[in-house]
Amino acid sequence: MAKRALITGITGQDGYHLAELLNEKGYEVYGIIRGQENPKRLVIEQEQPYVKLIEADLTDMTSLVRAVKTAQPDEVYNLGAISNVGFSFNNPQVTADITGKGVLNVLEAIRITGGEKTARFYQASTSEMFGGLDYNRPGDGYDENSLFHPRSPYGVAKLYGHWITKNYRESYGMHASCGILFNHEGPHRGISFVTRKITDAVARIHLGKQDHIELGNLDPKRDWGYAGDYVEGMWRMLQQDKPGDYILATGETHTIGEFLTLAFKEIGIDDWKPYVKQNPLYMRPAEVDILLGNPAKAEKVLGWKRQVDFEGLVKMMVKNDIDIQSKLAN
Ligand code: NAP
Ligand code: F7E
Repeated sequence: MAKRALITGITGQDGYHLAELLNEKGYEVYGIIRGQENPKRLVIEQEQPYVKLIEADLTDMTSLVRAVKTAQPDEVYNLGAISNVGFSFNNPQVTADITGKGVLNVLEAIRITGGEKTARFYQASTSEMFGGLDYNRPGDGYDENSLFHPRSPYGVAKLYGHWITKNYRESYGMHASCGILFNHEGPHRGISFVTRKITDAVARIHLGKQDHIELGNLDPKRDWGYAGDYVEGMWRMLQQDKPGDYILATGETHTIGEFLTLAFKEIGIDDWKPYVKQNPLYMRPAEVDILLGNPAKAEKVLGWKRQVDFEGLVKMMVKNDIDIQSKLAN
């Protein structure tokens, strides 16, 4: 019989890639969609018709109980969240409710319906829990034992989600795992995140639709990988006999300036500086200056390794946005 998976955050970047992967592996895929007029419903119905959509919300326990009862999942992937760090500073309470307490709601919905011994659980933890400060930053990158010091309402909410997942593992014997994922991007990345914002603007500049891009702090460094690689790691975590926590990262870190250089190079521009303006609107009250992950445990235990490198990622994203913008009217 086909395995059944329930994904929260099906309309997000990772939800897209994970649904595709699980469908290829023969799973019956259920996805939670929120809101009464979610425009992404149509996109999923057209592009991923194999997904069975269930209307529910991470802040509504009754809807989650109904979702678990309907899907009767062997595996639950909790990807749903307010995931934009900048947005979380302006909306800290809804971030706590969805990104933090939403995790508890899903875990409880599984328990209430008797699924704690049958359903395996994945929590989307994040490198934002580390914070990138001098005192807790190992030279060879953060690993599963590094100290946490979140620097945003998002990071704090995710830390709650991380620990409540570990608590349910220890208290109720749940097969509950946390993937501590560093930044991962791709053509399905939301347009408000810096990589996609850049590749979208580069495509528009190339086609004469825009003449510059406004960004915030250009100094931070990130460990950027490809989302398609990372959902494979999530799945592998739930195939282990025992639950655990794993870092997924590339082991490389790059500045936003390096990303800009490669992206503009794709359209034949060597010096991006005349095309970039800084706007304080996009600065954050507290910044994570540098993130670098050490994926040694995932490579050894899960046999996971990223396939797409930094240059390949930037090329893929610029090409995708040029294709999209070329088909659109001005
Ligand atoms: P994303 O594109 O922002 O997707 C977030 C998803 O959460 C969307 O489907 C959104 O639905 C859903 N959602 C938001 N509020 C909800 C609610 N109240 N009830 C139900 N669903 C709700 O994020 P992503 O990049 O795919 O990331 C997936 C997960 O991994 C997130 O938890 C994120 O925090 C975490 N993570 C991401 C990265 C990364 O670099 N991408 C790294 C580490 C961890 P709508 O479409 O309706 O808004
Ligand atoms: O910012 C700087 C910004 O929003 C990256 C989420 O998926 O990864 C993501 O969080 C850096 C920051 O991603 C702009 O200040 C400059 O230093 O693309 P981002 P993020 O904050 O790293 C982690 C791992 C997650 O878990 C999150 O869910 O870029 N930056 N100028 C800008 N950032 C944005 N968004 N927009 C700008 O204009």
